[in-house]
Amino acid sequence: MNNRGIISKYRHYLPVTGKTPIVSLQEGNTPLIPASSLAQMANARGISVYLKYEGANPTGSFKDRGMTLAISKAKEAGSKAVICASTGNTSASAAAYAARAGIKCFVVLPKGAIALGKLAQAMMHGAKVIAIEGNFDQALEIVKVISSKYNVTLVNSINPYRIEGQKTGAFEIVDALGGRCPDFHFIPVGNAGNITAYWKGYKEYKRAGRILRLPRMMGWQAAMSAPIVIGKPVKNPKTIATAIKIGNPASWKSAVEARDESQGMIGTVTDKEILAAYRHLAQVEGVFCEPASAASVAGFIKLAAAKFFKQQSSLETVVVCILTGHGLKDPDRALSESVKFKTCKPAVPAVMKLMGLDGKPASRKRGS
Ligand code: AN7
Repeated sequence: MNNRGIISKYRHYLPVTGKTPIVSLQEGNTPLIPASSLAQMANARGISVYLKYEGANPTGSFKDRGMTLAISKAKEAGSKAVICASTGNTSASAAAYAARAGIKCFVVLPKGAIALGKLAQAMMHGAKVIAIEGNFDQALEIVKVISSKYNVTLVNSINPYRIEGQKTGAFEIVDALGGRCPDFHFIPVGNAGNITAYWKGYKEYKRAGRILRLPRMMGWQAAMSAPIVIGKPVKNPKTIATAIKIGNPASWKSAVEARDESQGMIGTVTDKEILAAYRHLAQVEGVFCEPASAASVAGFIKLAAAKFFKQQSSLETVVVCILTGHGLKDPDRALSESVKFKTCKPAVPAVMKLMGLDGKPASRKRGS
């Protein structure tokens, strides 16, 4: 078998033993897709841009990398129940892996702020879904208290196994590039676990001698949900990218470390910029991601427009943008951001009229 999941693939880098019962859906091994239209936008010689398409994971997001390890370790410890707060993807992933492990799953969600596909997943996998009349930050505080007092394992990214599992994304990128480290790593930032995990992964690969340098970490928050950028918690975060609608990230400190140690940056992109990147990826690159994922590419486009890459001196520049979740997660947004379909009678002329054809048939096929 080629893909037995990230634990089997990278077990020497992970805190597992022969006794750890591995709960896997064969996550990881996601595509690293070249995006020539983005490279063109950078207008700089020798630049290549790749999309790490984490939507291709079993539950449609990067969360599966962390969840396979978090649930395996919970099972190893004899846990009978797990709990998480979520903007959607964590709950979908926790619900799926908990179902597979035969462990109960509780998810606490901000009511009305979860994309439809994610909610459907959590419910279908049999999680106990509790919607609070509040936001993600409040949900996280609640599950922290409950998991500290009762026998239920927290599987948010404060759980160190989540970060350990997610760092394998960095390993895969380096492996797929044939041992080359990207120069720039673009990534959306919400609760800031993933930027923390990737930075840890790159550093561990460097320590192991797999790469000689490290990338610059380029994180992106939604403009009205950008606590790390403005330097203080946001009480009432707003953005259409519901996955990253977070005002007080759990991994704030380690995200800042990743930024500073790598000489990178964490910046903001507006909802308008996020949606433009979201449509561009779908309509020009053929890659369908959810809006929060497009924040990484929105950041890239913003810097490209500011001639940032032209100023880089190196002759060959490799950029990787992480697309954290699948486009099908948020069907409502996809429908509202695309051209409406038309309806007509079930007849050839009616359909042709809507196709914009004038009704004259093209020349007949020869020789038949
Ligand atoms: C698609 O599911 O926080 O900075 O509760 O679903 O590691 O939080 C999701 C986060 C980016 C941000 N892209 O990653 C949750 C949750 C997508 C996401 C992020 C999330 P972090």
